[in-house]
Amino acid sequence: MLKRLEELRAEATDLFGSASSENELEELRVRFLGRKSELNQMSRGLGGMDPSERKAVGQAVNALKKDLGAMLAAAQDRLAGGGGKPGLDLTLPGRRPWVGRRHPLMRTLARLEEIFTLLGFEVALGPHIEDDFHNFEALNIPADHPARDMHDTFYVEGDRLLRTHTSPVQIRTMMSRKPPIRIIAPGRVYRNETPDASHSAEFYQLEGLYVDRGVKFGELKGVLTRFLRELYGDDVAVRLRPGFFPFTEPSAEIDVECRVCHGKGCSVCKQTGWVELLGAGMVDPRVFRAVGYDPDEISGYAFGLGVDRICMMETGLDDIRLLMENDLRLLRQI
Ligand code: FA5
Repeated sequence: MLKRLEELRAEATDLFGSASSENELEELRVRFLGRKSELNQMSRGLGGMDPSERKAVGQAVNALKKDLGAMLAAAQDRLAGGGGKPGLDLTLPGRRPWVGRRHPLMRTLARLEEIFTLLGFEVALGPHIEDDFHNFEALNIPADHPARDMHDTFYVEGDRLLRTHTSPVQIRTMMSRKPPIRIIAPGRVYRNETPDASHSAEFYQLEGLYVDRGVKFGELKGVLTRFLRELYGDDVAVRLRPGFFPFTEPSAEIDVECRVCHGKGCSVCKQTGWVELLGAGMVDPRVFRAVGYDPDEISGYAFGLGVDRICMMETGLDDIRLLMENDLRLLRQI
């Protein structure tokens, strides 16, 4: 029997070594390793064998089964053209692992924080669920102001609402600290508005507040111009337009030349060549009174900028909604 096993081994080595198709291999597998194969029958016959022979034959049968398995695998591998495992094609280009990184909005926020920190501002944070007092009342936004309307604000319950801007952080900071205060407050804000290419119902703002004795409008202009030059370079075109905010007087809107179309007009700048980035102004005396400061002694400036719009111009995206959709195919290209 041992002799027959050696014959089978020699035969199989030859045939597996020269097999030239998958079909041929399958036939060899059935013939040498299948249920009705000679080897399997020998294996089943072991029980009726003389115990003195059984051990040696059993070991030889098992060793041949193992070797036939290896011959089959090697032949499959050879036919697949690979070097290691069956079906492995070493000529295919490698797959690059994806490395995680910050969301573009978070990268923009970090850059803005970096610039303002260098300009002497510290970071302050506030809650996303605010109350009427901090979001509106203390900021001199009267009860009949349209911003308070359900059409513009998401109310949670009672006078609780999702903050519509980062300005309530001004109030919280002034009520808990004494001047001088020089803070920025970055964070997400929410407005009940119909989204379009440059308006989102959920976006990021960065608030700034500087309060001390004798602060002047020229300082506001100076710090924001410095900031925009740090961000876009010394040749950036900036314009200040008169504006209105209930919590600042005088107020200004600050625009920069659109970085996507360089002033030619596109969907980001609504064909005007300019993008409104900031609202700003001198803190209104009524706001100082609401937080317990004396407006005859203290003055200050505040500003609020739209982070998403800055991010859009940096990335060249022409629709603000893409920033919140988190489509990985797009984010990987930025
Ligand atoms: C405000 O929210 C004021 N709180 C800003 C401010 C702070 C003024 C301190 C004065 C002093 P406004 O609604 O204009 O202002 O928004 C400020 C900026 O947020 C805008 O210039 C714009 O860049 C961005 N922004 C406003 N609405 C949206 C929106 N729906 N989607 C994306 N960005 C927006």
